[in-house]
Amino acid sequence: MTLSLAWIGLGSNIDGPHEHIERAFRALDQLPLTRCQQQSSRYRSRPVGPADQPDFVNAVAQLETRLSPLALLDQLQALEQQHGRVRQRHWGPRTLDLDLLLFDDRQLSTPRLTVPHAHMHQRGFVLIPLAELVPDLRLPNGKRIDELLATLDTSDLQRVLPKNTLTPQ
Ligand code: A4P
Ligand code: MG
Repeated sequence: MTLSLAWIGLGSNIDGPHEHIERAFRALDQLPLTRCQQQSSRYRSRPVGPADQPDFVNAVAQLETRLSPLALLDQLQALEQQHGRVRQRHWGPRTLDLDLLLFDDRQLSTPRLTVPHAHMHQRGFVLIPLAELVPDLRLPNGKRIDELLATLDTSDLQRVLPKNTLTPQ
């Protein structure tokens, strides 16, 4: 298996969101054949979708992995389950949401997995932390991340913890 870079969006808005996000970063670093290279800052954000739910804590992780995209999705979904994720309402509250945002510069469209993540282009709570990690990022469709961000209102985002770059093991 070749070595790939993958970016994961983390989100939580119930049952102690900060703790869920910190535990998730540690767990991502311990996935098989995978290392977490970079953690973004943590951001507080207003819910997109139903507004009658608590604010989210959001962040992005940069992973180096030898897993395939689908094997990585399996691992992310298993982690969500370990955090007691119950799927109820679409876009409703969740203890932990792990979205596979980007996998190298690949474009994938299968019943279980769409990469890049379908909504990431419109979401400040994804693009702002991602731009911290890769400021000159270009998405597989050719769009630059700063161009996408220029079209969005991100005034609801509040940075709550500093960026933390992990030292190599
Ligand atoms: N799936 C397909 N592609 C992917 C991918 N790239 N990454 C499939 C992860 N999963 C992917 O996801 C439903 C199915 O999507 C999975 O079975 C997987 O096979 P889900 O996590 O069960 O459902 P969901 O998260 O409720 O739906 P969805 O549409 O993925 O929601 P999002 O896009 O994750 O949005 N507001 C703020 N401020 N912050 C947030 O983090 N999150 C959401 C959820 C809404 N509003 C938010 C936030
Ligand atoms: Mg999701």
